Amino acid sequence: MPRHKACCNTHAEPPGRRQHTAMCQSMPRGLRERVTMEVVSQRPLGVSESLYYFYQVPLFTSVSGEVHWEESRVASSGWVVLLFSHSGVPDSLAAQVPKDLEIKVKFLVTANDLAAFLTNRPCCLFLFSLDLLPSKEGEDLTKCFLLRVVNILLHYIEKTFSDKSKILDFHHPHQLLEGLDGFDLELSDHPESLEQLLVDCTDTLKYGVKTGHPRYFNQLSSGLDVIGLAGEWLTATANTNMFTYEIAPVFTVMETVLLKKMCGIIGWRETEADGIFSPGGSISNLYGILVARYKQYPEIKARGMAVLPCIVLFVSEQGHYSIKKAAATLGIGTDNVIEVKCDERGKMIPAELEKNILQAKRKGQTPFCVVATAGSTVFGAFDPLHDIADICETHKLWMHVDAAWGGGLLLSRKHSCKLSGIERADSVTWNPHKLMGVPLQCSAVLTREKGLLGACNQMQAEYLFQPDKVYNINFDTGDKTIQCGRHVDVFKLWLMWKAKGTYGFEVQIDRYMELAKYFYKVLKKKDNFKLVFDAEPEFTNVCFWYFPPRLKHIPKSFERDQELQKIAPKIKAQMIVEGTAMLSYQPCGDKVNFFRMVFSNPATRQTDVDYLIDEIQRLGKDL
Ligand code: ABU
Repeated sequence: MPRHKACCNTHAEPPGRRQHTAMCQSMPRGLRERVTMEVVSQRPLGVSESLYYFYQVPLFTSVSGEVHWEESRVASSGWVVLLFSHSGVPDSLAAQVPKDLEIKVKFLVTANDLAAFLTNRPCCLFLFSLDLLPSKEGEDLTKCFLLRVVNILLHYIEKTFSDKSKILDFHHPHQLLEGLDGFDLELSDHPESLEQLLVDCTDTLKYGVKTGHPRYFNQLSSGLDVIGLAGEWLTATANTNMFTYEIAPVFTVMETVLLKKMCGIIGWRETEADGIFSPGGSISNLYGILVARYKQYPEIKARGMAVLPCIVLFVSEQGHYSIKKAAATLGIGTDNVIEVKCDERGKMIPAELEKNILQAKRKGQTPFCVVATAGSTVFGAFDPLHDIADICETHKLWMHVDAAWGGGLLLSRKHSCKLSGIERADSVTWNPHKLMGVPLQCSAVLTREKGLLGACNQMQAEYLFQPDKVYNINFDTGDKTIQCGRHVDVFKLWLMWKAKGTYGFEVQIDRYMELAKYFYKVLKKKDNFKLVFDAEPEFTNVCFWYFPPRLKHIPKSFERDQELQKIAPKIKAQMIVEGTAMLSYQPCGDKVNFFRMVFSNPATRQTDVDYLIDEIQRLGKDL
């Protein structure tokens, strides 16, 4: 604990009712009503100066878990300090305060005395955000506060990586809304103390989900990369906006470096290609469709959909639902998204695509775009990109590849062939926050033709994008987007790339592929598990059913499936309640609820995979 130097507010005033109220409000809930605060002062004091400190006697030495409440005297000054609280342990501790104990705080210090008192002691600060920088002399307190925040985060990070920790401490939404153990989500008119904010930070993490836990398999984005995390912290500290070079000189140039790198990996001529980082794969897909339409119909920008024929686009039935969202958002309409049939592995059937295009034309519709999927959400399927590119060329259609999930596989020399043909796409969505493990969020849309994004979206707002700036305004990339303000998503990716090198990503991704193969092989040998596709996984998705003993020998029928449908949700519900693991499930077409295992978490080991299988059996055997 650094030596704390209390700061004086310029708006000093004698401690009075308002101050007293604020102090009480800053106390752990549940104690407020029982505390009498006596303010002793010979002179007017500022909020920061008249600090009430609650210093905890060795709470954790209490073997029984009881807290020993006592009074203590700060020898040098003779002040009486009542020792009764501990940062981060609010109402639960309050409940342990003996009922008959009269709680009196009679403690007032000046800045110097306080600093002496606090030296080398952990303390609970009854201070407020106004006491932090930019408050005058707020440096030390700011440092102290942020260090404590970092400590909270470090504690959480350590727990995240431990397979002894629970993944989550599940509560229902109404419980969170009602408030838990002093964790109150309601917002008040009065400021809360820094101490309370620290408790709130702890509780926010406590009731959240540890997505970096080795047994968290729930989403395509999982894991917690420490370098990426550092990148995110730095980004938040810089707190700037990506629209102009002027205010984000390093980040805008970094973005061009990354986009060039990614375009090069796709196989495009780096100098020609273009792109932008966007808020997630759905928006990147929307960009793909937006530029596809603009390329074909530039008049859309000024004149709108009224001047266009009935345009239609194609995506596989396993494609992401964001394509329909984009069609709805862009005024194309979800009815004009034609779903193309897939084979049993979930890959688009090229002959079906061709058939659908011809059918649409016969009906008087105007095809303009095909969205291929490289790594479908549920099955991890890769559409045959060369075949689709051939069809797009024949019919002069824009080819967008949704590689939000599968894009990372391009970094694996062993597995990148699964995306062969992506280089023929006109635009690509690629989310580094999925397979590459970059902290959320980090998604790019890339276009083979330079300048299209700008032409399609720019509005040349004069207050931002002045043409007569001192630097090369090509780096004012913000006008390429449909947004104005844009979060800096590039730094954490850039920093991770620096830390790992391209080969580091490759090793990580290849390991996920090995884990998927291992998982598949283990499941294949177990007679109470059944794979949705009985073939080696093409990606890290492995889809399967668990059959409890009572259903194991019943032949497939409507009634059996009705029962099987309930198994995965029940197992998952129990997993969540116990906090032991998390993975997702879904029905798909005629397939009733099945689990989707997916590997994208660097913390996961083979032992975690074995654990998951045992856990599913433990929770499911009596269902
Ligand atoms: N397509 C968004 C991610 C879905 C998933 O994590 O399962």
